[in-house]
Amino acid sequence: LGREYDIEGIVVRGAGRGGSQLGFPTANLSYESDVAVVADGIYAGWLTRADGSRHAAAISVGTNPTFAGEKRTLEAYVLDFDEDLYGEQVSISFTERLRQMLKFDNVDELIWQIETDVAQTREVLKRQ
Ligand code: FMN
Repeated sequence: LGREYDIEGIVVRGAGRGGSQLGFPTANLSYESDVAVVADGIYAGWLTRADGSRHAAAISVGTNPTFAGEKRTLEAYVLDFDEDLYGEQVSISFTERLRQMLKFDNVDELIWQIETDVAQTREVLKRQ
């Protein structure tokens, strides 16, 4: 990433498995075509709410191949946060790419990897 990149969108309902099955609820963004410029993968970045507050986020862009997804989604797991964001206009900024989107053999492996992503996100954003 040459510079920090921002995408705006409305938070919509996803498949609903992030919170219940994985323990990592995500804000799924309905976005315009500008997400096409962001390569699939996992990123450390920030979610900015309509009220201007900024929150650290681990961001996922891609088709979620572990679940045989077909639709490309942009989702953000907001760290240390448990408020409802549905329907809110938010902005996501991408600070650093952490890894590529992977297909895991089982959900436990994905959960373990997301825990690592979240720890890495904290480290990356602390340096900001
Ligand atoms: N899905 C994958 O299939 N492979 C991944 O490598 C992967 N990495 C993720 C990393 C982070 C930090 C987050 C927040 C999500 C990741 N996901 C990955 C996406 C999850 O599969 C997705 O959030 C989950 O299926 C919930 O989807 P939902 O919000 O539509 O319910």
